[in-house]
Order: sequence, then structure tokens, then C-alpha cells
Amino acid sequence: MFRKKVSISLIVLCMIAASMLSIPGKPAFAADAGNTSSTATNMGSLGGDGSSLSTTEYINPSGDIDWFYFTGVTRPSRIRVTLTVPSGKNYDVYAYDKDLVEIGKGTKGTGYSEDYYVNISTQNIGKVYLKVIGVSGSYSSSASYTLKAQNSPDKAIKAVRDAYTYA
Ligand SMILES: [Ca+2]
Ligand SMILES: [Ca+2]
Repeated sequence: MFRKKVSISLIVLCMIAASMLSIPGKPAFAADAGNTSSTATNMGSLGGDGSSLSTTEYINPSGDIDWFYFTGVTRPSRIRVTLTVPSGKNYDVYAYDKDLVEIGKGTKGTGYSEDYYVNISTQNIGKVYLKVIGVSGSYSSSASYTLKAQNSPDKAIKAVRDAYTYA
């Protein structure tokens, strides 16, 4: 019993520490985002309509892959994903649901930033994963990219929500 209590408080302490480390825009240390979904960097919890999360990182060295995820999606949502790509580079960003099923992608050519919407339905509510890659070895050790996720419900989703939350 005692041991169980200790382990639970350890877990709580770790969760508190982890949440402190993932304050958007104020990383405790600069670390490369994980190269796999299981080592994805937590962007934080996405707030309500219009709120956003963003992170600035590097694709470095060539072949680097950066996985992120965010939480806070607890109902059907429409999320705008934008990736500001360093000039002259070709980076793409893929979106996946909690089961790592692809739900969106931005794959424009060199020099273009990526910008698209993903819809989270009742079936795939949960963590949303984002993966940033450098296409054909594109990378930069000096110019960063900025990845942003914004809660952007369309009118239809808002209407359904308002109907359900009416009380
Ligand atoms: Ca990485
Ligand atoms: Ca691209």
C-alpha cells in the first residue's frame, strides 16, 4: 500500500515537471523534437475557439524528423495547421489522430509554407500528432521553422456544439 502511494505521488510529480517543461514559447531547454511518434514533443493543451499553440524548431541535420503532439481536443473540432518554412527550403507537415491515422498533410513545394485544416470527429477525439520533415534532405541549422495549431471551428461545427451545450 505504502509503495503504491509513493509511486502515485512520483507520477504526479513527473506530470507536474513535464507540464512545466512544455510551457509554450518558454522551453526549459532547447531539445530536438523526437524522431518517432513515441518520442513526440508535447506542444501543450489546445484551448477553446481561436486559441493556438506554436513551436519553433529546426530540421537539422538532413533527414531529421520532428514529431509533436497536443492535447486538449475533447470534442469535434476543426484545427488549422500552419508551418512557416525557411526561405528556399521544402518542409512538409503531416497530421495524425490518436491512433496515428493520417488526417491531413501539407506538401507544397520549395519556398512555400504549409497551411491546411484537419477535422477531428467524435471517432478520433484525443491526441493530435504533427510530423515535420525536410523533403529530399532539405534542412537548415540556422533558419528555424514555426509550427502552429489553431482551434478554428467552422460555422457548422459551432452550430452543432451550441445546440448540444444549450442549457
Ligand atoms: Ca527530430
Ligand atoms: Ca513543403
